[in-house]
Amino acid sequence: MGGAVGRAESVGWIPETKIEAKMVEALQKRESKGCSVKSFNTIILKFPKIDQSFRKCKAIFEQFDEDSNGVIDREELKKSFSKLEISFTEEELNDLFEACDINEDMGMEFNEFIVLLCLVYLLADDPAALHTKSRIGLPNLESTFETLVDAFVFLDKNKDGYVSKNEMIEAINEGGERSSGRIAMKRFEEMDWDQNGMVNFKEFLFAFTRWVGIEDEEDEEA
Ligand SMILES: [Ca+2]
Ligand SMILES: [Ca+2]
Ligand SMILES: [Ca+2]
Repeated sequence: MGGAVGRAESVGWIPETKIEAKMVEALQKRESKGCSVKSFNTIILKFPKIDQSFRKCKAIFEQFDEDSNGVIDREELKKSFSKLEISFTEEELNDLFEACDINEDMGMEFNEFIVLLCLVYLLADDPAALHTKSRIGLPNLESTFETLVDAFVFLDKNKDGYVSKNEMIEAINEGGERSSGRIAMKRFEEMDWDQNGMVNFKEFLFAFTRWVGIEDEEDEEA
């Protein structure tokens, strides 16, 4: 149930769901460590690399999709998580599933799956796992996920776990481009698909899957 009921007020943005609250908490924790991104352009320069690594995700997706029907259902996801030794509770898993199933067909399509994995990566950041090299058993992908988290941290200037229009404008201005205002608005609108004036990490990730072009076989009848 992803109704757009959050409200932007001086108090801050209020998470709409439990999973979103967890996301915000994990982001803020990550934000306290700083970020290595210096401009929005450096993020754009990474698009091809991100695209490549998303494409590698396809193999994982196919592995998870045991009956090869093109979507990962709850059971398939549950099984795969236990194989990867990702220890999420049943409730967390269900919440994640619902949060990422944006077309509400009870299955994870490829782009939804990428977003889901990245959220798992973010949420799996617990201190107990610090000594292990890999957080979710997918070391190749994790550096890409870290890049995405880092990009979001760069955009979220006031560190409240959301990106506002002004933050987007500020971030793009730092690159010192002439048309930066317009670009910022366009990027922002692409991200804020529920048009509530605020971009959460999940929306940001979905926008990314579109920007780097993983959906180009379907959708986009431009
Ligand atoms: Ca399936
Ligand atoms: Ca779906
Ligand atoms: Ca913010």
